[in-house]
Amino acid sequence: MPWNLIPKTLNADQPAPHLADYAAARATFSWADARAELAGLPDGGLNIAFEAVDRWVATGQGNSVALRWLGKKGERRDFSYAELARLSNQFANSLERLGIRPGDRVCVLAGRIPELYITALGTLKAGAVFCPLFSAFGPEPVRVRLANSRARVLVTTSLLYQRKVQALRPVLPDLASVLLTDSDNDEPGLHAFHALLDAESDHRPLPCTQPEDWALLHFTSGTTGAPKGAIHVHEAVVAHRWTGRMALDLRPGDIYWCTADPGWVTGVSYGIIAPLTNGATLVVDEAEFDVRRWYAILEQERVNVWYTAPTAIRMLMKAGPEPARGLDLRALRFMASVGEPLNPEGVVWAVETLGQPFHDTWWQTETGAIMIANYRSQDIRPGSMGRPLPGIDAAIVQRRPDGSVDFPMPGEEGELALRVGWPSMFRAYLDDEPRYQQCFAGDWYLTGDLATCDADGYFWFVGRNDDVIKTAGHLIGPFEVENVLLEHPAVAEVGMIGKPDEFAGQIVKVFVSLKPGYAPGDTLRKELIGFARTRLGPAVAPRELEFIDDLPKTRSGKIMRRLLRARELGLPLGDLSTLEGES
Ligand code: 6R9
Repeated sequence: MPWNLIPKTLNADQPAPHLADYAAARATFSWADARAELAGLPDGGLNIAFEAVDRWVATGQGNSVALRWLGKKGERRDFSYAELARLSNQFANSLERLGIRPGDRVCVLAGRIPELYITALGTLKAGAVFCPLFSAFGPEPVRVRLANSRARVLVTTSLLYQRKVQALRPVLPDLASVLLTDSDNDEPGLHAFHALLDAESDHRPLPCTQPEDWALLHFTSGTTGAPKGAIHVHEAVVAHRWTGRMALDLRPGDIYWCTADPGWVTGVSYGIIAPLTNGATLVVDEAEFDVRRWYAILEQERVNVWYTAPTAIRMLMKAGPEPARGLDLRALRFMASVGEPLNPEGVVWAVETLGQPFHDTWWQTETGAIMIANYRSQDIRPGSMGRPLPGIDAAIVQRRPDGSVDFPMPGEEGELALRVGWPSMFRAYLDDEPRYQQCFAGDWYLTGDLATCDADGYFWFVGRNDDVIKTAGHLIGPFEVENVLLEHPAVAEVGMIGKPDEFAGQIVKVFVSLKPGYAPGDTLRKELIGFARTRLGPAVAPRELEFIDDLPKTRSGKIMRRLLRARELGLPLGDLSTLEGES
């Protein structure tokens, strides 16, 4: 099969794609029209959770399945839209009883359990801000995010509480209430989630949020400083729903599976909001990746639309064709991928093994929703992220020293930029307006990704223009990792890089120089990796650690991770005289 083009696979027995004619859709689209398709609230109000669940109850579809939960131990539980509406009402009422006011932050630290989804929806109904924390984070990333969000409420499990939060309570004065999903005991500051909800009415007046009220807080990493808290508002739901329709081809009644964890943006925008606002049934698998389990879910649940990530695709490829043999995937209409570059091999492999290609999509925490995609109605250029959605203007730009931007010739590399004005654009970095402003040049939001655009308008990912890395689809910043290692008495300096990895895309690798009196060796290496793992958690901690006498630095003392990367890859180190002069 030629790798330069994968023809679209449209079966006659499947419904026609929502986005049939790309050029026409771009020409006629307006965000106002997309907005008009939502139910909305009196007096111009808008609420993500109302659009996700209550509107379906109001139009008589309350009995259809909103959430199908598959537990680790083989449990299976369906929640109808009406049930989710009632449970999220009870949660919102509980928040009010706990004194939570609109704008207060409610965090969740949990695996993919039903309570997480109830928390997300109930928080939004109460007008509070939902902030998910990845359950595989260690105590340090949890502390930083709870502290910086000034969370008032945390929903978690007893085990995660004991391991990661309990000891932090004295340094988290804002955290008034912790709700445990699996406990019956109430003590000051610690509540039993279910008992609390059971004591509340499952009715509520309509939410009173306005479109620009804060709704979601997602922490994301940059090269320097603490993680940035990207704020999204209720208006974002316009983009969640629209992109779910156009890029993922979602429709009411679909069985839809998004494999992303809600600890990250994909697991919220497309693991909760997009499917529910499109009236689909959301499949949630509590278990971790497992080849046979995943194929069984696709087949047995008769998944129609599947949204996953390149790391998982590479793991499926590694398992070979045998586990996929004989699978009945006739229900599967559309497969898409996000989060890391999707290798052309993965697209071709999927056609050969699963009978249809993966469609790459590109977006970020800051964009809130898919911006660039390969569409069901279009042939695929494997390796390309696709073309901008109707309503999205993307361009390749080069920053000028004065802060403005240039538009290079077609095909030339530059930074991927998006014209401001789409509904799910982040509205702030929490408490960091200067950093927010740095992301913009005039009308353009600068993404920090390097890319090219070909003559037909397809975008091709090149890399990032900072030192943040993606490992198994998770965005990791060097600051958090290096900072923790610097707390160890033996460590003088640390530099983190992403080391290419066949499956995870990249793994976290650190270079460490030691303080006088410490000698490199295997025991110390293991100790340092263990030290980092205990504090950061397995998802963030370095997998490899190399001792080095001196870390390359600029004259102003900044560690040059670029040189560490070049050294790791055996690449030429470039013109050191200019690099040394960087500040
Ligand atoms: C949704 C999400 C964003 C960064 C982004 C880019 C990388 C995302 C990609 C991709 C190549 C794709 N990225 N999609 N790289 N091809 N299709 O992943 O958000 O965690 O904020 O990460 O991920 O570097 O800037 P987030």
